[in-house]
Amino acid sequence: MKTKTIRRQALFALTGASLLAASISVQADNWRGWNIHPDGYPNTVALEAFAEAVKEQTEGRVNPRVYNNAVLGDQSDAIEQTRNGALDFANFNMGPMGPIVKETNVFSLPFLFTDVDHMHTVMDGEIGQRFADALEEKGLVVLSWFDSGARSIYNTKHPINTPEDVQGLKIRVMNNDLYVEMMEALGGNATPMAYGEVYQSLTTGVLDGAENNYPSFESSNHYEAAEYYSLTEHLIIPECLCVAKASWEKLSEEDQEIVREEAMKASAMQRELWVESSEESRQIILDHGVEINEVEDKAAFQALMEPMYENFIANNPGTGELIEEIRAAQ
Ligand code: BDP
Repeated sequence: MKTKTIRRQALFALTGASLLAASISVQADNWRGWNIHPDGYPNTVALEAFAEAVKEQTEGRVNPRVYNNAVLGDQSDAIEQTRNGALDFANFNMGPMGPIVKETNVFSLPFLFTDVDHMHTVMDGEIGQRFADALEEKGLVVLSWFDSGARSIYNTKHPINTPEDVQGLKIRVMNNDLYVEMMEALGGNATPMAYGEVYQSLTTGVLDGAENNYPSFESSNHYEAAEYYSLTEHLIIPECLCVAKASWEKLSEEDQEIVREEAMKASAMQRELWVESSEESRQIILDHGVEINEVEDKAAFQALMEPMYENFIANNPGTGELIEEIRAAQ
């Protein structure tokens, strides 16, 4: 008899505890975060640290979880899903953002920034804020800006030293028409394709090459298929850590402040890790036998981009001044 009562009390206590847990989890914002990169990639490490810190600092009111390797969809889909609040936060590249937030297309103009430091100066200042405002109008609240180095062309055929070497190569580009224009200006055949499909296309010869920074060339294993990496450094594209506007507006001011602060810390961490990771990836690629070459005459590549700039400025009023402002912000 006695045992039974104790058991019943225990059962009651358990039910009470799980009811309490259920009501807490109803109140908590369980945030789903999209990430294209694998475990250990600088962006992944920074996003995971962000998620952890936000949960801790908000005492569980916001509970973010990062889903790696684009398991929640490819980047263009994920941008839409975050805009409409189906996903809560993400790290996006401004390349595939262009077709959705037109203002960000300017970052897909080759050789816009002279180097990564120039990109950071622009993004961390007043000009960067203007882009954050444009993204917010489309449903994405930018919390901080990440690094993504400089993108260079790699391929399975031969080193690229001059634009003539690009002639006829089938090169994968990210989903944005500007990259098709860019590749065609160089004489290559551009193939827009989701990131996750590139590895197989390289190994089966559907593609001759693609273009990316050191950490992505390495972590995607593309270097196993493409043995020539030529440092064209034609694109330096900022990335954001952003939150769905719908998720953001549900937060109290206090929690917004916490989330923003943690995102700034994540950005500092990502940028630091980026430098180390680029060097590590370079070493892995070299050890594997990939031939890396500097491109001496980048001016030859740049000259071929002039019509692209002219078209862009003609089709997007006001961007001529913006480009000048960006170039002057050194
Ligand atoms: C990586 C970017 C990622 C892009 C990917 C790509 O970080 O956002 O989706 O390149 O080439 O460097 O698709």
